[in-house]
Amino acid sequence: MEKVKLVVATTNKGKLKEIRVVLKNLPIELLTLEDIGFNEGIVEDKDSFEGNAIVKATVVAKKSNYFVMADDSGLEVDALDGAPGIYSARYAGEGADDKKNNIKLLEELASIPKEKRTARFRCVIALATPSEVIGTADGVCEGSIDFKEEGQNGFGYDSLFIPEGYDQTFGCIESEIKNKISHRAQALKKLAQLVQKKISKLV
Ligand code: ITT
Repeated sequence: MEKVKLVVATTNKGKLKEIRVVLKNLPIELLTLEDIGFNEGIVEDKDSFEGNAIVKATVVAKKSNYFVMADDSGLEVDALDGAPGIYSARYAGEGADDKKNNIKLLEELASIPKEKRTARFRCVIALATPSEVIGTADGVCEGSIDFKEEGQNGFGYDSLFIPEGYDQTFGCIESEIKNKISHRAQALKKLAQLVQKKISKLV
């Protein structure tokens, strides 16, 4: 029997890699935006991770007629009142890359001592069809911000983020561990249940 196809609506290669690994045992075929020829920009104008995840999944589902999932995620730093939050991808300005965002974060936290550098990653994943939002799944990963970039693994703020219970950044920790404890891993675990339920109704 042909597998159900599910589009991962992200332009972020780091996210895509993690999503593929964590969902590898689901009986579905993951497609990328490239696979379906979708290359339009999507305006993320909502004020929450959930709102923006729903916008991304819905826009792609309506335009492509596929079953679609979209991840909206970011880093909340307590000493910065939750910034960069939903603006994490463009913290150092529109079109900024990971390097520039990390430099800006280190600059903003320059005078903040270790015990006040607490932070968390959040992730919300929305699942949509062209006609409805099936649901959302969320995950949180608590930790703190290091004083300098360490390690090459992962993407985004990983070289600065030390997850709770570890003494190294996600940049140094093996991806197998990140894919068990991260905000995205937790959200994907819940999402897998939503997908399974939906698929059992389709077949
Ligand atoms: P898409 O919207 O196309 O999925 P994006 O990178 O713009 O790609 P977001 O708007 O959700 O995605 O922004 C997420 C940003 O939060 C991302 O660019 C990183 O800077 C940061 N981020 C999220 N999850 C992360 C993780 O697991 N490790 C490091 N940084 C992460």
